[in-house]
Amino acid sequence: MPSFARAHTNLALVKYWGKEDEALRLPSAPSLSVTLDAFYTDTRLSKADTNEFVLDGKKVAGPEADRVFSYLSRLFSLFSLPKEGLLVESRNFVPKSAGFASSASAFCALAAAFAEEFGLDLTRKELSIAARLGSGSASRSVYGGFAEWKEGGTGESFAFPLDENPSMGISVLFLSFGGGEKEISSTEGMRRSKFSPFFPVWRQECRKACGEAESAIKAGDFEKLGEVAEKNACQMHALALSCGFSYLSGLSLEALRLAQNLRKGSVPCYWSCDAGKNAALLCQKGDAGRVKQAVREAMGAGARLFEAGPGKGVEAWREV
Ligand code: 2P0
Repeated sequence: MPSFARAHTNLALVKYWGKEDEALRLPSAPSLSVTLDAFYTDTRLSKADTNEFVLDGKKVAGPEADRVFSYLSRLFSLFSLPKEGLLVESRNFVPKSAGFASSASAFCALAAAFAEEFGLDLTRKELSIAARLGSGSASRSVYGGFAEWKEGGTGESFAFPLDENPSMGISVLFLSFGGGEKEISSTEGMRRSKFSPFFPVWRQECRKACGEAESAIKAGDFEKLGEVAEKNACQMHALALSCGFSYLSGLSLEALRLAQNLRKGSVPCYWSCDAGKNAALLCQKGDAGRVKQAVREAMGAGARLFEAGPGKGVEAWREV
């Protein structure tokens, strides 16, 4: 009987950037994210004679399919199950063509569908560990709202929920600037960043940022959370630059200035940016209209806008 799972993507407010162990995806520092309601992956998993991966209705072969099946093979070993052929049918409700990464939602949904299909009855902690092995950020998508993933020296590294139903009315506006694929993958960018003389400082700063973000979430202090997120994103990009590469474009930096100008005009708005040039602006729900208007005035057709709020944790079920 096929199994289904739906997992949402997340935006890191404190970024995962650096691994202690690549194969186990053990992070060098803690990270903290907000799960997003607007972007998700649906995955249907069923037993089959041969492995097949169908993404958005099209059969996929090559490195993308290889990554899926080597991950599934790892799950069979992890749970001491005999290997079987699997048909994986996924649909990404993530605007990938706009430059958004879907690995968090994709691997979280895959882990949850696998657990469902093989009746594993995992706790969310165990599911987070399994999802992490597919992609680090997937460990956080197990939970709704705010989640944290602590660094860990062992294979037991997992994320946990901080506030699954935030009362903080937060909006995340994504600005997509178009253009092609990034030249340096996250994996490669993380590898290079470990050679930065600032890497030890980055780890310390992430630990500090997670503590501050936890307190801000508890206190419902949006402005403090935004400050922590913007500073951490700037530090991640500074770390990359210190190694001679950057994901940022002029438009990414224009979005940073826009957030800072909005704050001067008393609209609390904060910038973030992942391993790509597209930017995210965080604001309170009631200010989203003003922020969108400011983006349109400053960037016109140069930026496509996507809006999200806090989303739910992963859900899985079996076809009856
Ligand atoms: C994050 N990123 O915390 C950070 C911020 C990008 C910038 O997680 O190698 O695809 O599969 O464990 O999860 C992107 O890296 O990395 C990422 P892998 P992943 O969201």
